[in-house]
Amino acid sequence: MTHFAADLATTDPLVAQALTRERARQQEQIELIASENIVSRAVREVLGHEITNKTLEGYPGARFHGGGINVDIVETAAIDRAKALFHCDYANVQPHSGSQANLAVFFLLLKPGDRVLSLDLAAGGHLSHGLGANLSGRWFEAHHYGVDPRTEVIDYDALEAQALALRPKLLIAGGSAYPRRLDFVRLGQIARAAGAWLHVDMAHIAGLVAGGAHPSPFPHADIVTATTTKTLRGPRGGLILTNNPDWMKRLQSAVFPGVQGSIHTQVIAAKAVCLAEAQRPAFRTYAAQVVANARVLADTLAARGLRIVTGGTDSHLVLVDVGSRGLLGRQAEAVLEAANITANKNPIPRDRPRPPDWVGLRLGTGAATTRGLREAETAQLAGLIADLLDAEAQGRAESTIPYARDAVSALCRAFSAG
Ligand code: DSN
Repeated sequence: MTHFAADLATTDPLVAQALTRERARQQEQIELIASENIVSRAVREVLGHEITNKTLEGYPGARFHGGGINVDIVETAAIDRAKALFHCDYANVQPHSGSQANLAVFFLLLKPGDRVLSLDLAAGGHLSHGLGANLSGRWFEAHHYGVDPRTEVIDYDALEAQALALRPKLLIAGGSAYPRRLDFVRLGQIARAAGAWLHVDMAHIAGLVAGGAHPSPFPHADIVTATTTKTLRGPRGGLILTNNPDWMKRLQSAVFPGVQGSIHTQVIAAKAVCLAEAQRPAFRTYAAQVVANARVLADTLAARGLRIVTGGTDSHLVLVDVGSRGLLGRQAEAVLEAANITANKNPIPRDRPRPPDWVGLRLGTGAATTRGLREAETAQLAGLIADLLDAEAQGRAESTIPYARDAVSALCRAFSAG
């Protein structure tokens, strides 16, 4: 009886207390980590549902276990909603994460030793796109393109020359810290000229694409991966999308049994819910506000003399060169956290390789916009960030943190996190 009746606080006080503190932390801190968001009550409800008990392998209508009738309904809904939202013909909603989705794409399209060309990590790429420490960098011959050293924006002419010389099998676009609009038309042209498939990893911008605040990778990309976690405002997990009818069956096999086993049933159900939420008109308003807030954040910080990588943003993401204040990214992260603003250190183009030496600070507006912050509050927040960074650089952070923390508390009280 205890197994079913006892609550978490009784059975596991350690975890219960950590969860209670985490809920309070999320209420009391302004979240500016660009890969985070705040999911709806409906998404949370699904994630805690008994559907988590169900084990299934395979796909709707063709499972390796019985009892999948209800999961088939939600997985089919998630597939249909993903296709409708992103205007594509095929969707696989099973990847446990964005990295797993990318791995399945490699399993589908590449053989060990094949050549891939992806955005350099310090220029905003992602570790699952061929970083040496990742399986993708060990099993494939990974090359990277950078950004124009002057503008810090992708130099598509240079990329084209590199792609034509290397002739990779896969050209990968996207990443986790590139603030500017991706030119999918040009990327598609470059891929075709080089004889490569174009794989767009739109993990960070999936919500912006869904909400019409960033161009869609379709029809230019051959295959697209995404997470439902970030600007898409859903559960932790991945998606794979394509229009290629020849790949659909092989793509299914690449995910299962290629790189994964049984599905995370509760996450797939939550994906279905967030994909429906993203189809509503309110989501378009949200996506536009995310970008508007990011622009205000970048402009306000720039007006306070902080150097913004690429000079601004077209997305949810602002990359600040805190080296322009004589700071390291980790110092900036720490002083913001002391005032209840959460962000992360990040490399910037041509940064040093060791994380403790990075001079970038990555900020994103997805979660704060979900709370309801608009331009005025974002400008106020940016002012607090600049005050904190100035104070840290001048060795007087201790006297600035209390005032900034009070101002953040007032914002948090005015804009609930759920
Ligand atoms: N790639 C990591 C990030 O962007 O923060 C996790 O999604």
